Amino acid sequence: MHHLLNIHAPRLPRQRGDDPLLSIHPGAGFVPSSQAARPTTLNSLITQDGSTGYAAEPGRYQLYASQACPWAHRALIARKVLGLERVIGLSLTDPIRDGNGWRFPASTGGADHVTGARYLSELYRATDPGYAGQFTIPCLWDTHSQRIVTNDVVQINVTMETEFRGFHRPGAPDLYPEELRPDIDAVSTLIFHAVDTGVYKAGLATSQAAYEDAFDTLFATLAALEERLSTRRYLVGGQLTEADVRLFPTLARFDAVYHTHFKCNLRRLTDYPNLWSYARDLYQQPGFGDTTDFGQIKRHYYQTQDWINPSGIVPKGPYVNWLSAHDRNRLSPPA
Ligand SMILES: N[C@@H](CCC(=O)N[C@@H](CS)C(=O)NCC(=O)O)C(=O)O
Repeated sequence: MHHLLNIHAPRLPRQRGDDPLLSIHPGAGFVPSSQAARPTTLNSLITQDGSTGYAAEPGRYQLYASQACPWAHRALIARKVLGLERVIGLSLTDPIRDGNGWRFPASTGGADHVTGARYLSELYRATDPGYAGQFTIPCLWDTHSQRIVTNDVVQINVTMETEFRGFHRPGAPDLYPEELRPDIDAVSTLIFHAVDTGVYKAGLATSQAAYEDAFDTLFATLAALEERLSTRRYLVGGQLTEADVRLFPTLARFDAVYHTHFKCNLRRLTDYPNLWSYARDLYQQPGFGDTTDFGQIKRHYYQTQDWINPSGIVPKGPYVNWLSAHDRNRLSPPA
């Protein structure tokens, strides 16, 4: 079976050996809420051999993303780390989403330069006039058939990492190496449920119990990650992988948004020595810091989610020096 088919629906990780991180189980009360479930509805596959009708080829696909959205941020990181900027085009939406959903920014005349669309929803309707799902980013648009191929966040990254391998820049890291896939999938799935959607489950909770459940699981998982990163530079193996790409966008938003706006305030990222130096290590590598725009991130959350922040005021802080030195090189395995 094609490996992409196996990763479509993230399941809670199975226990893997005696890995303490994976002994955390989100628990029975930790069923993803409707806000946190993955609203994926389009999931055709782009393949290297073109057997699905969507061949991986340069210049054919356009990535639709926003620098504000953590799911889209993961796709932006992978595209850049792998050097696919000239292979897969990019259209960025405005960080502010209005009642009609994601729109293209005034700086580009309010229209997407590839399709002429003013709203992302137009691309979904062009794909399927009866489309009844959410108009989410990121998604990959096929300029040949004029359709969205996939809006599945996991699949988008794995597709870039595997099916587009022939177009990676020379020396690009293998973010999804065959032998590490079971560990990457297990760690990423835990991070998905407890951290990446955990902050949303806490922040968008409408009951005290749901908030506290998500909060407790989130901080138990961050504590385990802190421990794990005391002896390892990266989450899985001795190298940068997709698991790191999955965690980084949540860490980047943590102190600026989730700590305050989503009430995830047991600790700040900067209170965890290892997680904080790990996050800076990634930020200072190509593909991470250069796809992180704190201004857009803050405007998106504080000005779009008006039921949480009715005044729409965007906080000025915190002041956090992402460029300060880190000592993570000491954990790299010798070459
Ligand atoms: N389709 C994605 C979900 C990505 C997602 O939730 N994106 C958010 C932005 S951060 C979005 O576009 N939401 C639009 C909406 O809910 O209308 C998946 O496979 O999990």
